[in-house]
Amino acid sequence: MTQLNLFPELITPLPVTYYPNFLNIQEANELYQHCLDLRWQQNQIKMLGKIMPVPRLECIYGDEGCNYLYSNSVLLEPLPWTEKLAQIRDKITALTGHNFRIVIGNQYRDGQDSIGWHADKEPSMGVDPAIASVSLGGVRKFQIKPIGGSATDYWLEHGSLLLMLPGCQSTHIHQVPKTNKFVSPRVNLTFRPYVDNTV
Ligand SMILES: O=C(O)CCC(=O)C(=O)O
Repeated sequence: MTQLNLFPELITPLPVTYYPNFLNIQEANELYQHCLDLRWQQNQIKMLGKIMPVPRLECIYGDEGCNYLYSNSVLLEPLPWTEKLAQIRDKITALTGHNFRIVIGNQYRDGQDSIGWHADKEPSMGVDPAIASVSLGGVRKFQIKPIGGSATDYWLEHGSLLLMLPGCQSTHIHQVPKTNKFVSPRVNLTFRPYVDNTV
C-alpha cells in the first residue's frame, strides 16, 4: 500500500549514508589492531579562554603538508600514510567517488571520551566537503541533527562506514556524547579532503 505523505517538508532525509558492513569482521579486526599502533596523542584545546585536554586521543596521517587546524587551537600535522590506511582510503574512494588527502583518528578510551556538538567547517577542506568516517571496536552512539532541529541516533558498528555527504557540515551538527554505561574502547577514522587555500 502506498502511504500518502501530507507533510513532505517534515521528512527531510539526513545528508549521510551508512554502510554497516563496509569491512568484513576479519578486515575490521586487522584494521583495529593496526590502528592501536598508530601515533596517538592527547592534544590541548583552548576553549572559553581556558586550556584543557581534548577528551579523546587523536592522530593524523596523510599527504605531506596537509596540516589541519581545528577550533583555531589544535594544529595536527600529518605523518605519511601507512599502507593499510591508504588501502582503506582507496576502498572508500572506490565506493563513494570522493577523494581524501588526510585521515584523522579519534580514540575513545572509555565512555568519558567524547566529541561535543560541532560541524567540520575548517577552510582547509574546501567548500562542502564529503567526510568518510570508519568505526572500529566498541559501538558508540553518534548523533546528528539539523541546526536548530532534533537529533537522530546512529549506533556505529565495528567495520562500518558513515559518509557525511557534501553540504552536511553547513546544515547539520554531530557529536559522540559521553556515557556512564560501560563501553569498549573505540577507534574512529575520519577521511577528509584538503585544498590548498594559499595558491
Ligand atoms: O567518532 C566519531 O564517530 C565522530 C568523530 C567526529 O565527529 C569528528 O572527528 O569530527
